[in-house]
Amino acid sequence: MGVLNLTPDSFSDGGRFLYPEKAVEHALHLVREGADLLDLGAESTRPGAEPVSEDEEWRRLEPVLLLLAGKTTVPLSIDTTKPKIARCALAAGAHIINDVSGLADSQMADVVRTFGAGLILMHRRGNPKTMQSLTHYEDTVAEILKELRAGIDRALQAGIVREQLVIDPGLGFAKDAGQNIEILRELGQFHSLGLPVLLGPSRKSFIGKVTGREIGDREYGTAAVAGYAVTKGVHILRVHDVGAARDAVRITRAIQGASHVRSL
Ligand code: HH2
Repeated sequence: MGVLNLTPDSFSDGGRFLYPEKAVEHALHLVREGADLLDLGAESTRPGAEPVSEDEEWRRLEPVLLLLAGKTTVPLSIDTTKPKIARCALAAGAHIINDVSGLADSQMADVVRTFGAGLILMHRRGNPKTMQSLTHYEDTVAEILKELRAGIDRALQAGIVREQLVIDPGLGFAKDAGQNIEILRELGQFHSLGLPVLLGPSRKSFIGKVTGREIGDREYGTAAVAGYAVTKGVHILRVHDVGAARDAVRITRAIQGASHVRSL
């Protein structure tokens, strides 16, 4: 899954794709590099990010979504926590909602059910302003699993079916560097939820902590996580640098002896 941020303030690429034509060009580049999915975000989720109004989020998203829907057959995911944005985006041709709040707003589940869309349920505590003060866990992985299970239950109770769901442990969302590493070490446990697993390691600060590299220089660290994650059975990797991650995935799959690599 290639990341397309349509924001002025995203932590690693804010402001790069504010012109719709540039954004679309970059999206098509990601597809050529091997992206099987695209994730479009118009509100930063980084720690401390300022919230964006519905009008502003849709103003950023709409032109790119409309242009892109006619130019690629790759499924389009929308990184939003707002039901109204999700509804407009699905009506305009998007296929998947990536809700980093894990259905904090119950209306989101109704929108996803109505459209029969895919839903990525990510684990997070709090919001961008509060999440880095919510990193106390007695047992990190067990508590994340429990909270993800609650999100899955909310989705199922709202009439969404399991085939629509993907789960994500939410690297960096209410987790410190050590906890992110622990999640990676214990990735296998997330299969106990019985759903496809998505992971978003791309350029995150725990990679900077381990490698000593600045944000723009973390694609090798990200690719290393991608290769490792494949050995742990992760199904979808959300990354900015698709080519590097794709190579890491292909090499890993070749070593594993898989015959088809595109369908990862
Ligand atoms: N990480 C970010 C945003 N959305 N969605 C999922 N499902 N999983 C993630 O790990 C994830 C996500 C943060 O990355 P980025 O989009 O580059 O930054 P920002 O939120 O500042 O736009």
